[in-house]
Amino acid sequence: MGASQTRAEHQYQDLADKTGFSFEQIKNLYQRFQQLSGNEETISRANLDSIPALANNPIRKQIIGAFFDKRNQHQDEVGSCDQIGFEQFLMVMSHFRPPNLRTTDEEKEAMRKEKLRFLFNMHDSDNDGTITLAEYRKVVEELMSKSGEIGQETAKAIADAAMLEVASINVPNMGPEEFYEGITFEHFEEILKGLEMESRMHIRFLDVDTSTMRCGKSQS
Ligand SMILES: [Ca+2]
Repeated sequence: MGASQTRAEHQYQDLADKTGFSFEQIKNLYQRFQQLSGNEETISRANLDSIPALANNPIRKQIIGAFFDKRNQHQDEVGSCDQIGFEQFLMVMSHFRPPNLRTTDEEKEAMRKEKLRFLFNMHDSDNDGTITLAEYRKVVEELMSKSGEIGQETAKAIADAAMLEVASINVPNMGPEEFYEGITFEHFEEILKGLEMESRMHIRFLDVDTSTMRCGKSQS
């Protein structure tokens, strides 16, 4: 046991420091990682694509993309990768970490901001710091594509109307000749100010038992 157990503990401590997960949570997520990867070192898009719970999610593509988006892996890098290892997987998953009883208000605020940034990145596909109408349309189109009879034109109209509303809220005195360049992160925060993130962003889609995540107890 001795040496190898200590090494594993060091690794866990390092991951716990980086992600805020408890050892128990890391252990659970490692089991899930192994399951998803088929006991390989890394996970590919195809691995995530086969998750049944994600099959009918209208923004499946965006969710999967987010896992391979380097912006979500806290590495100060941009672009996407083809495969992610366990540490990267944990980094992405840490965006869904629920607060516990010891979480301070300040930490909760920081967690909320990270979640918002995660959602923002999901829309801002070219990472220029602005969600343009074209980027927003793409997401709405995909959302709508699941409900058959709503065509592309309708999706466009919905996106345009929503964007116009956002523009009028954020730039109230915009003249008709002015062009709204898109939603910045600050606008995005403002728009979602009243939204309770905990109930909206959870990890059910990965089949991870959130009650286990919350209290950090194993089921055995
Ligand atoms: Ca953009």
